[in-house]
Amino acid sequence: ETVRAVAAVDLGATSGRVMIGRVGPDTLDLELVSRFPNGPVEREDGLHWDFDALYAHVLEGLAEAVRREPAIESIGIDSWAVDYGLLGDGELLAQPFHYRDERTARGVAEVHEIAPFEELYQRNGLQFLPFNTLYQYRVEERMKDADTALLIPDLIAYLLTGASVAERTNASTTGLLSVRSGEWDATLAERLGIEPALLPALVDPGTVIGTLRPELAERISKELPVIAVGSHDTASAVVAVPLSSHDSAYISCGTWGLVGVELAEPVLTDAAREANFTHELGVDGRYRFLHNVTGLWLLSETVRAWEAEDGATIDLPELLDAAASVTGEIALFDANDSSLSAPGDMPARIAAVLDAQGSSVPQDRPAFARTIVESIAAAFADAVQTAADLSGREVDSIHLVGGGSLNRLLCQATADRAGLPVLAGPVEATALGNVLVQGRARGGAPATLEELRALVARTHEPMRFDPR
Ligand code: LFR
Repeated sequence: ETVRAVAAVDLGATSGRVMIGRVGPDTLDLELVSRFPNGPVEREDGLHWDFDALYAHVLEGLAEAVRREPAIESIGIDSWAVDYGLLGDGELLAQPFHYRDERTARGVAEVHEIAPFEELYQRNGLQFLPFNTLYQYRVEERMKDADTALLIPDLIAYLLTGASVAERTNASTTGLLSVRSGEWDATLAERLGIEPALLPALVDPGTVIGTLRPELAERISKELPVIAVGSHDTASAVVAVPLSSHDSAYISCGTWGLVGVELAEPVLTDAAREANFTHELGVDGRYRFLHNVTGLWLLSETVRAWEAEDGATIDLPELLDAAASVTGEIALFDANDSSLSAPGDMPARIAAVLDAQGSSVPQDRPAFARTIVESIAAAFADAVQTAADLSGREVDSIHLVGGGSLNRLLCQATADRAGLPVLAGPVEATALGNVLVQGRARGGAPATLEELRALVARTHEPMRFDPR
């Protein structure tokens, strides 16, 4: 058996990691090389990412990966979607904004004035999320100084290789890609005052973007190609969902819970628009027909606030165990309430939502955590049902992948509320999808998505939660 080794860079909104992936006809595994924190940084002009720090961690991780596994053949990068960096004469003009920054509200109003949401939906197929890149570009003051706009994984690929491209799955989250053709919608960009020349050439997952710049090849001790993967983390995660049947739904659960089904054709109906279901492009031309549910963000922000209050860290598994033993009635709130999307003071804001609807606020932490987890599960079950209704699929099971698959309380609650079995794992679906697409490009993994998923199923058996 020929096993190939690749490096996967996977950046999430709360942490990033560099991994070594090994893939062969009967092999698929990951070795964690480094993990580093990520999160919003408050600056005078709003919420940003500390991109310089992230990039430094990426370089260190890659160097360490090659030290541990000299056979590494390529690098693939994925991250959260929608955010970008601007280049002027090859230099990054500023630290990228964080999508949770509130400046986007003005962008939404201005864009919808020019192109109403109903029209946008027909053009780009995206659910309304106030931070979709087109709204951000509309209010980006540095746009006039820029010659190139790159989404985060493309920006890292540029810094590594010198080549600027737009990987298609992530480009589909900008709102500037035509949902039907998968090409830039230059007409829309121009109407919104966005110079189409800023948008780089599109490439599909599997394309070689470029080779490490000489000084980096020296630092990393190997001249490696950077290969485009499904650079939107959710696109990579969906590649590695071990879909057991055509009628399975998936939930990719980390900071967000992305809930939906994979389709071959878009469903651009009024009902889909009203339910706020998106058509993000997947690997191999599939559509990720899904809805964003605010996921573990609610729990991680709550825990962060409690930790600040205590001046001590909280043991999450212990908290969840205690939450699982809470009895009696459990108050639910709308996980997607817009007041819960900014960072900070989450327990108070959830309490305000419960209060406003006349529900009593759980008094101790386990009960509070239980309310959060059950509310997320209720939103998941609801979105699965909507995905089924809108797509006409008889959904018979739910694959839950990502960090949330380790949360047994959440998996069981989702199964109970949906009345469907939940198949949990793999926890590192995103990195696995990244590795699989690189492995395939190098000739070391099977050709079709179905075969890639069968390999995931053989090597990472999911854990089953039956509805009670
Ligand atoms: C998940 C994700 C979602 C996207 C959100 C913001 O990490 O990429 O798919 O809607 O983050 O980019």
